[in-house]
Amino acid sequence: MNIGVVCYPTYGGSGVVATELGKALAKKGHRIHFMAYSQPFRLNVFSENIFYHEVSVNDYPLFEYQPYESVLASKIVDVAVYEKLDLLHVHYAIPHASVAYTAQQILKSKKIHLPYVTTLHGTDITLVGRDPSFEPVIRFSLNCSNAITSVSENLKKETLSTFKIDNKIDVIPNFINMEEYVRPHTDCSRRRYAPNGEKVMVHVSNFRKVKRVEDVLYVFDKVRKQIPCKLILVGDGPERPAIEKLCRELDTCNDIINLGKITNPIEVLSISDLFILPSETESFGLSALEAMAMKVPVISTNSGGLPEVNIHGKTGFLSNVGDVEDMAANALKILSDDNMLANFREQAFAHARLFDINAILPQYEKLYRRLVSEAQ
Ligand code: GMT
Repeated sequence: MNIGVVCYPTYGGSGVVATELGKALAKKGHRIHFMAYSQPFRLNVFSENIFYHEVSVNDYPLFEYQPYESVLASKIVDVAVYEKLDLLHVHYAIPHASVAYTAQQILKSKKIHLPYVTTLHGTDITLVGRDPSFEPVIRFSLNCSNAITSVSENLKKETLSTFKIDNKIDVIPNFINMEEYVRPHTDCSRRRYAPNGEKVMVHVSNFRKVKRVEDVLYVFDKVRKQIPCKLILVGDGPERPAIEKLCRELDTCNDIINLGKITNPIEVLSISDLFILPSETESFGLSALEAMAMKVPVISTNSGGLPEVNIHGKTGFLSNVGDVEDMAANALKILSDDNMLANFREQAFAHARLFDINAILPQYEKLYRRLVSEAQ
């Protein structure tokens, strides 16, 4: 199949899912046409069956806001016509679902039918999508999507309760390619960060408010008062300055390593003992799944779709949002008992295998085949 993919290229789960799905489909012989305003950060365009079409919006003094949607719709039309797309898959509803609808209508006037799949990722529904100013457009373009998928059962429930959706929503969970999650671990890189045999906690996110990174610091502060421990922070975003200030106030800076943005967290996870994700809400928590695939158990909140990924008492522990006491107690339970840590590591790994790409990819392919055959 010739498949168009629209996604955000920036650091974030929806871009990762779009890219990894496209890469896996390309390996199976589908021709994948990515469209984004810059190259998705995990995409290698020098690969068979992968094509990248940049959506570049020219500036003009009249525009206070650049017309990204119009340029993207034109790009989709162009790629659909000249690359003969069979279908379009847009990741993140805002504004991609309505842009897909616009492109579909333009193509219809050229007697071309281009079905589109909208994948909901989370904040497009739970945060941004809740803004009433988006409501009519989101509802309309979701109802017009030829298929909607959601990355967790919880997000499907949230979508149905937030918008009046008559369309069916298929849950296709996020995934990872387990083959890539091999431990490149050498004691030397672990020693660099934890020279005296300290335990290593890790947090990976885009440092937005919803991630509650300050709770990571509060939990870490409690843990390191009981056992020798280091914290590695991966990522960057709007909360970073506040986090740096808090780390100074708590006097924890010497035990915290801020790595900033990295393309792939596998190496860091390979030297970590415990992953912490205290988010206000999380439709799925792909970063937690990536940790589990590297045998790193997870301390997280029980919010959104996290309980579908992190199984309480098995792959890690769940706590209420903001309950840093409970999160610290759970972290200490795992980190101070090597047998328990070893068991949780294996259980996390076993659970992550359920989300291997080989189990999930056929679900997308089945959906695509249905849409393409309906279009004929
Ligand atoms: O977490 C973010 O802010 C990024 C966001 C995105 O769209 O890139 O992540 C969302 O999509 C991921 C992939 O489906 C999910 O794993 C995340 O849980 C979800 N984030 C939230 O719901 C906050």
